[in-house]
Amino acid sequence: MSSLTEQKIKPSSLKLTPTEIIQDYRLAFQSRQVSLLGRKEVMAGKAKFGIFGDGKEIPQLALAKAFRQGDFRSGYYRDQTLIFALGMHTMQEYFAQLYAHADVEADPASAGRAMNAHFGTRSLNPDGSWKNLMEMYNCSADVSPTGSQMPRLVGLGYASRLYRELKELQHLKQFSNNGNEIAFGTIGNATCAEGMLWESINAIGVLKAPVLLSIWDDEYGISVHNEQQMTKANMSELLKGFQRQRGSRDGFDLYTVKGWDYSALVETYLAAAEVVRREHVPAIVHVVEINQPQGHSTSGSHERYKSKERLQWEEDFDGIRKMREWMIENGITTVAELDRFEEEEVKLVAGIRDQAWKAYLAPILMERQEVANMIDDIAASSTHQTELQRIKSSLLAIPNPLRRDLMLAIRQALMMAREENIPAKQNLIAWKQQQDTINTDRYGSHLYNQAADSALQVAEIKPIYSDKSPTVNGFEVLNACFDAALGRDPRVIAFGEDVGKLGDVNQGFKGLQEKYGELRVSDTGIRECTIIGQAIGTAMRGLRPIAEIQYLDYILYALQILSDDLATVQWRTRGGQKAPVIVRTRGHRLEGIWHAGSLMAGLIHLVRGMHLLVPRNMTQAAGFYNALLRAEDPAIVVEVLNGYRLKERVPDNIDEFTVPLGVPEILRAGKDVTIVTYGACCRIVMEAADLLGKMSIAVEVIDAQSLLPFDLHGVIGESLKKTNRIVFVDEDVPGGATAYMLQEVLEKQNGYHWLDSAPRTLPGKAHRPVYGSDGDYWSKPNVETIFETVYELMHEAHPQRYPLFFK
Ligand SMILES: Cc1ncc(C[n+]2csc(CCOP(=O)(O)OP(=O)(O)O)c2C)c(N)n1
Repeated sequence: MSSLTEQKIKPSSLKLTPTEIIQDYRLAFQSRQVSLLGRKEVMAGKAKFGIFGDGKEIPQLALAKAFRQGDFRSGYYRDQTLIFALGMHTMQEYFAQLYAHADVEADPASAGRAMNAHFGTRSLNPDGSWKNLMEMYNCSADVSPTGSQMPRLVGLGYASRLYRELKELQHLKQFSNNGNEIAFGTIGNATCAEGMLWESINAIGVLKAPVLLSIWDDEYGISVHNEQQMTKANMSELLKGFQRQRGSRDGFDLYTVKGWDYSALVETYLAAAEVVRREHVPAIVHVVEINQPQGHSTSGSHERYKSKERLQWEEDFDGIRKMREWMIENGITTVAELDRFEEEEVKLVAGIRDQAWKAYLAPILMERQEVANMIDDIAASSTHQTELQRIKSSLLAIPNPLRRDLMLAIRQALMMAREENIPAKQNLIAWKQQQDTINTDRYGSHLYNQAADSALQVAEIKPIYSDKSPTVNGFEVLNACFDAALGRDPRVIAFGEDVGKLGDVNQGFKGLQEKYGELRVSDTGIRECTIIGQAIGTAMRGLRPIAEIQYLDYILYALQILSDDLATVQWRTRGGQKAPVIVRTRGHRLEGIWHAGSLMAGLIHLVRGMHLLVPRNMTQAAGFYNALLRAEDPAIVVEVLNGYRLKERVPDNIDEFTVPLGVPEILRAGKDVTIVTYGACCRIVMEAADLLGKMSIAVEVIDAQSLLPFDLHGVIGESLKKTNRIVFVDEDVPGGATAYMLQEVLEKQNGYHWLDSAPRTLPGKAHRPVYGSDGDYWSKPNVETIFETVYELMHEAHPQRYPLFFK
């Protein structure tokens, strides 16, 4: 082991008994068998795709020795040996996921939803409440995009700092013991070329988050060598600037160690973790000289891109082979004993594989038999007996049937007997419908929080106003709301660019850092992606982050993590994990390409699994924040950028009133046309409605205010029944969020029944919003264009009554 750090590791701190070492070896060997057999399962057509942890066994055994209960992992698909060593998943569960066994008992990580080697422990009880995370080895749920485990790692580590340094969190014993928990990250060498890695490392260093990151360096990223991945082809070299100086707490401890050197690995991990845990100084262990014996995945073979010499080296320096040699050389065991163990392990893993396969297939075989019997029943009374028997036989002949094969046979049978009046058909139809319901839940449940603490269960508490309710600037309403939230719940933390000292660029948090301290209300670097990661990780450890993205336009930097990670946490774990993050941002109605954008449709479609709220003023925003803070769901709240200095009254119950999600508000009643809008557009639509009123056109203005969920009780459909005409207005591009709202109302609420005129959308232009007031005028809907659109609609219906005067 060579350490790049000032930190010295005692040379022979390895105090393991021969029995422990042999146990480690046996586990490594078993894990290798899992990889070998797993690959064969894919080649035999029993699984779709496989990616395995062969070659990474030895360093992971060492890492496991440093992992304690309460610690967290945020890693990637190569980590099976670590997972087995800690008992996070069994080998049977690993195979179950390989087969896509869609049962949470069989595959607790993803219930058959994720591809293989996507690990995740269950932080939640079946009712959605937190387990005691201090009694578990914790693994945040993996995602496939390489590097996306990194932003979350920032927050998982940072939470320990908060738990150690904030006295008001000391009572939360199920999440922390004085912040002594480490967040262990793992990443492949090639993924170190991703920007997220660097942003995350920097953030971890700045935050002094107790993170221990391992880089598994097998020199390749699929076929591409380190030479093409990174400058100097060497991560240890690149990381030197992050290394801390002797006596300083700034920076990382860095270690480089060979992936086949068991004793050096164990020493390194134990020593490194000790410092991280005690001092909250992060560390990076760069594990070099590791191999990838079966190549990248089942999708290809590495012989195509690795040289003969490299392949030979991979054989000679295989970690398991080297450990075996080392054990024999050091008299820890004998060749004969190892041979015997290996023979046992081969049998053991094959048995586990068989068990997993049987458990996966058994219910499907039972269902197949049920279907076959029902087809038999129909055939008995059908004139198409032969054809029906053939459908049944084909179904029974499939060696490893899927549920979709059953559905196909049912459809074929029903089609064959479609003209016959056979009572037995009803059984098959009922069975099919029942299975469709089961499978919709099997694959689709938990997109949103299904527990009692869902935001949709929060009761509405109306704002109360009295003579004493002060009229203030909009930002002061938010300020009062956040003050109450921070005072009420010590788990609430807020951070983002300029959120700390300044209290955010629009002063929503003004004075709150002084009041609650630098850890409760804090500044971050300009790093949108890891601001969200910081929030995900802290939320996964029981805290309630309000993470600020300074402007809506810049949420694009964080969108991938919002979409791939945060929005899918509940769904991809089938309710096993949650991250109740509130993302606060502001936008619309400033001017200029990157300050007035409206990415609403992009967001709506990419963050399904989160709530997306677009309050028209700061009081509505405060009501949403209050509702969200009483629930455990992730959400984005887009505040109106030019509303902070508009006057609003502070409700007397600012600390507790709530605005319910998914409930539009009728801002103005009318009988002629319904206009649906949200956010900043509400004000201009109301102005246009005033103008239209002067022309005797009574507009009903509806503020949708919640895009996800959207109008849960059909308020807009009811309005349409009355007006029979509808216009959707917003600042997004044509076909954007207006088209989404149109589909919700016309298709889902059957609004088309009530239309007397063609429905209209009035969005912004396809191009980006232009800077300057004139440019803005021709970029976005305004009072005049709204007026003309509605007037034209009325003109089409009643040309005499509403003659055109502007065209
Ligand atoms: C964002 C993203 N880009 C590309 C891929 C496809 N992909 C999967 S693994 C991989 C190589 C990763 O190499 P490395 O980080 O060295 O890890 P290894 O698989 O070698 O352990 C690639 C390109 C992906 N999953 N995600």
